[in-house]
Amino acid sequence: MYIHLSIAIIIVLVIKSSVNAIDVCKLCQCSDDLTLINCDKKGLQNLDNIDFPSNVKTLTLINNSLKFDTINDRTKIESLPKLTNLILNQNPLEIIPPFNIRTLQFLSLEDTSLTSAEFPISYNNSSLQRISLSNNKIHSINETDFLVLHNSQLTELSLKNNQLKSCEFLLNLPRLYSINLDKNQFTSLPEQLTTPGKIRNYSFMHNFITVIDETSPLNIWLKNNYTNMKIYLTNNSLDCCLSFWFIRFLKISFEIVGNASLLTCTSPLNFAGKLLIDLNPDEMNCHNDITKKPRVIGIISGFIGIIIISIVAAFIWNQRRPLRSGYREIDGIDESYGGPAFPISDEEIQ
Ligand SMILES: *[C@@H]1O[C@H](CO)[C@@H](O)[C@H](O)[C@H]1NC(C)=O
Ligand SMILES: *[C@@H]1O[C@H](CO)[C@@H](O)[C@H](O)[C@H]1NC(C)=O
Ligand SMILES: *[C@@H]1O[C@H](CO)[C@@H](O)[C@H](O)[C@H]1NC(C)=O
Ligand SMILES: *[C@@H]1O[C@H](CO)[C@@H](O)[C@H](O)[C@H]1NC(C)=O
Ligand SMILES: *[C@@H]1O[C@H](CO)[C@@H](O)[C@H](O)[C@H]1NC(C)=O
Ligand SMILES: *[C@@H]1O[C@H](CO)[C@@H](O)[C@H](O)[C@H]1NC(C)=O
Ligand SMILES: *[C@@H]1O[C@H](CO)[C@@H](O)[C@H](O)[C@H]1NC(C)=O
Ligand SMILES: CC(=O)N[C@H]1CO[C@H](CO)[C@@H](O)[C@@H]1O
Repeated sequence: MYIHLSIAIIIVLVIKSSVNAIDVCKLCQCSDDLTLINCDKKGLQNLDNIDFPSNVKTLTLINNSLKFDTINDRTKIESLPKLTNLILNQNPLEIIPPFNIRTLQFLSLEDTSLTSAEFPISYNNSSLQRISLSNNKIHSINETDFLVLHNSQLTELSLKNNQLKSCEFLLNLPRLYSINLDKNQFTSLPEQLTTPGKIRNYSFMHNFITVIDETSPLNIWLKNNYTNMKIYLTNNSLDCCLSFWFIRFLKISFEIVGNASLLTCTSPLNFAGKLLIDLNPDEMNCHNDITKKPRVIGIISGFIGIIIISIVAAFIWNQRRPLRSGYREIDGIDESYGGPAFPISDEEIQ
């Protein structure tokens, strides 16, 4: 009786596990040699009922509900001896899962609700070469967050579309070749660019960089003849009157700036939308530069306006008759409006 029951249980277990092994490629898409498996959009909340074939080199589990907060789920991944590329985009991870996968070269954690880029100690001996943490909510990165990858072969890192304002961590990634910081919140080129290590490719598109002048790291590149660098800067908010130096730099170091011919000014108003390469700093009229002291000018003209209005109002009140000349004076204030505005066109900026 007991023997029959245990035999039955064993048979059930054997069938169940073999059914599972077959199931993966019924549920997911597998390449013929089982090196590539796509289990995207399967509504997976855990990997309890899934066993991946040990051949798999590239595993994608995009757009599921996986968190990898259990040892069981992590073990399913860590026990794959050939796993090289792991793509977990669009899962609610919230933190970088503490995987220990020696063979892994590419890890993609895009759109996984990360607020931190802290790599757990389990990555100490990793072989990671490329990491993408794009489309997350990372506000800041502690210098030590990537320290565990110091000895890795990491050459390419993307932090596109986060909320970063600084990048001290770059100094802890001595083999990095390419860093993507597009769509973050940089307001100037960070000083870490002056000691570039092995980095040759910087991307700072779609940030809020306003001024690039002789204090910028690009001047150090120029002085040290770093000609094999590339930096992408399109779609920032450049003030061309405060960036004379950069406009001159472009003329002598055009090839260093990626898509340099697409760079446009955002301010001041009379240069908005103009291409930097079309400007000649010696001929630019920046005297009426309303961006230099906008607050002071605003406050002063506000003051003058209030005084004039008060005088006019008092005058009208006293005279008890409308005075058209009073209104003309108010019109006069409008002359601070800075000439024809060039509308910023999205296509041009692209
Ligand atoms: C996952 O896919 C569904 C459609 O199947 C989509 O509506 C949803 O936005 C996707 N999730 C993420 C995080 O992109
Ligand atoms: C990394 O490797 C060293 C020696 O090779 C070992 O002592 C250490 O435990 C490993 N660390 C991890 C997190 O696997
Ligand atoms: C990390 O790995 C190095 C060797 O690669 C080893 O010397 C060190 O002890 C490891 N640290 C930890 C905390 O595992
Ligand atoms: C960075 O991390 C270290 C060690 O965990 C901590 O002492 C330091 O205060 C952190 N720095 C910032 C700016 O959060
Ligand atoms: C350098 O960065 C640009 C912009 O992000 C990217 O298109 C290009 O592929 C990168 N090149 C290398 C060699 O990584
Ligand atoms: C940079 O190159 C110029 C001319 O090619 C040379 O005169 C100058 O000494 C170089 N500077 C450095 C720091 O190598
Ligand atoms: C450079 O401009 C071309 C179009 O002119 C565009 O296809 C490409 O994506 C741009 N590259 C970067 C890195 O902005
Ligand atoms: C500052 C700036 O030029 N921003 C533009 C960047 O590009 C997007 C479209 O891709 C525009 O919407 C922004 O206005």
